[in-house]
Amino acid sequence: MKIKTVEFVKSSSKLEQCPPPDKYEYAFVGRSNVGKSSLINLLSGRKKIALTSGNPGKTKLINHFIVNKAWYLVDLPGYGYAKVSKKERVVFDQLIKNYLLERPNLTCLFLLIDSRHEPLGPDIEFINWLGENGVPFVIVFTKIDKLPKTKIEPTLDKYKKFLLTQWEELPTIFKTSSANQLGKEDILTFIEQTNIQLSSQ
Ligand SMILES: Nc1nc2c(ncn2[C@@H]2O[C@H](COP(=O)(O)OP(=O)(O)OP(=O)(O)O)[C@@H](O)[C@H]2O)c(=O)[nH]1
Ligand SMILES: [Mg+2]
Repeated sequence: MKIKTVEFVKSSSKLEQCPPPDKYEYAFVGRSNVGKSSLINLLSGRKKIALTSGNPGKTKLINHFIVNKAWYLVDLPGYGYAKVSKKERVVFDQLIKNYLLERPNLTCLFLLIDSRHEPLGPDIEFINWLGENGVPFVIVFTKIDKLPKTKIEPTLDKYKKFLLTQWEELPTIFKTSSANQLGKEDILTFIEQTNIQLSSQ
């Protein structure tokens, strides 16, 4: 898909503040620092449309971007970030979960996982929560450039095997590197095909 325009729409601290739910919407979620904002920049072809940082906890609100004046990309805060106060973490986690359960136009959620990590408690809990609540999602393994080439497939295979101990089927999986521009076309094609499929129904 060709990206002609990407515009920042607004930041919302509550579901009620989000733009009217009248367009297909793709949201990006995952632990703090996993690379959500960087991936949005990669897909947008704009280096700084979403703010990134080496320090976890950068994105604190629900950020809407509109692509080709037709559909939304949504950058969410990270979950499970240990360094904020417990109270603040609960507020973030509730903001994310409320958004995921109540946003009527959420078309697909991209759950980002750092490809270097073994299955981590917060990610697995989150995946299970998505399943229990029927939130449609795909998995994105990020920061692939940080793994030696020979380790990429064995590491991801191990993760998939683990998921299959809990689930009958694997979700759609993408591999990305915002540093090396990997995975951009695959994700944009997926979004384009999903939009076409839904609008022909
Ligand atoms: N090497 C490498 N670094 C990456 C990649 N993606 C993100 N980073 C780096 O990881 C750090 C965090 O990236 P962000 O995109 O801000 O992460 P985030 O998930 O939005 O983080 P929060 O908003 O804090 O939840 C930054 O220093 C990025 O430059 C990648 O694919 N490869
Ligand atoms: Mg961010």
